[in-house]
Formats: sequence, C-alpha cells, structure tokens
Amino acid sequence: LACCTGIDAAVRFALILPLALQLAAAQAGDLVATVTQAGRGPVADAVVAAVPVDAAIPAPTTPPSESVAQIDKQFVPYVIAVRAGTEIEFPNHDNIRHHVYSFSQAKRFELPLYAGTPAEPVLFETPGVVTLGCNIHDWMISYVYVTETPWFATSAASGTATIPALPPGRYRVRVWHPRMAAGEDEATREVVIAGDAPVAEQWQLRLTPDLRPRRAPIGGQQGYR
Ligand SMILES: [Cu+2]
Repeated sequence: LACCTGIDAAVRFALILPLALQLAAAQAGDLVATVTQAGRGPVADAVVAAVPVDAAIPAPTTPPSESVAQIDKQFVPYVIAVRAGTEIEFPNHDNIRHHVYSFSQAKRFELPLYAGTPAEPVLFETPGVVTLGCNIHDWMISYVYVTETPWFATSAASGTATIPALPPGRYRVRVWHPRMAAGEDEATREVVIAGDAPVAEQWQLRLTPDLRPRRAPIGGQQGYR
C-alpha cells in the first residue's frame, strides 16, 4: 500500500509540476541587452549583471562549475562571467604545457606547468574581476568576472546579452568590458521588469584600443601565426 501511495504522490507531483513551472515562467521577463561602441558597432565579451533592488527575489540556480580552456595557446573564452561560489576547470587542449595564474585581488592562484586537466578545479568565491595569464605565453589573457548576483550574461558577437527569466522587480543593471574606458558606475542603470514581456536596453561603451596579439609571434616571419 505504501508503494501505491508513493506512486500516487509522484503522479500528482508530475501533474502539478508543469503547471507550477508555467506559472513561474509567466511571471518572469527576459532582459535583452545590446552593447555597442560608438561608430564601431556591436561589442562582444561584455558582461551584463542585474542586481535586484527590492528584497529577496527568488534566485535561479547557476551551474556549480564552468571551464576556461586553453586552445591553440589562447584562453577560451576570452571573458567568462560566473556567480561567486563557482568552480572553474582549466583544461589544456594543447600538446604543450601551460602555467595559469592570477594576481588579482578577487582570486590569487597558480596552476604550475601542466598538461591535460588539473585534478582540482579552482573556486571563485569573491566578486570582482580576475585576470588570467600564462607564465609561458605572455600574450595569453582572459578574464573571469565573478558576480554577486545569479542574473548575468555575456554579449555575443552580435553585441546581445540576454539574461533570461528575471522575476518582476527593480534591478540595478551594470555592464563591464575588459577595455571599457570609464568605470562600471557610468554603465549602471535601473531596469524594471514588470511582467513576462522582454525588456530591451542598449548600452554604448567607450573602449580603449584592442592591443592583444591574436597569435604567438614566430621568429623570422612577419606578423603572428
Ligand atoms: Cu601557456
């Protein structure tokens, strides 16, 4: 009999759950942020983060772990946003070794020369910007943007970053980019999510020139490979 009661409860749960999810989904709106640079079009790799102004809004879960790979002597992705408390793995897909480090205040760490994937991921607990480098390959650089909020997104090549399913309420929304000329404060504004309709917002950033070499220099050849 106990088993039948259990099944009954499971069936009822299965019937109620989709309805509950539907109701919850109906009361959440996407924030569609578009990030551009004056006269230069869309900006990729900008982080858009929304912090609720009003008291406790139910927070979505975020993935417990992410990864920043090394591919062809570059970090991939160039910018990653994670919520504080996320672990990041650093798989090395190259057939040479890398030595990943950060001197940033939000997270100092070092993964001495390694191939493959280090056994232990790195925990990012403190909100802030963490700059990653490689001791062997000076041009390798990437950024981990650690947020205090579960609502964030990173802009694609189109300049669009969509934060899905924000519960209704007021949010302080800020935009960050590794090359932004002004501080984040200048790119912060309040956004109201009123219901389930998407809210579109545009940011125009001033960026400093991109001086990153894209590839390793080769001796005796012009340019970079
Ligand atoms: Cu390296």
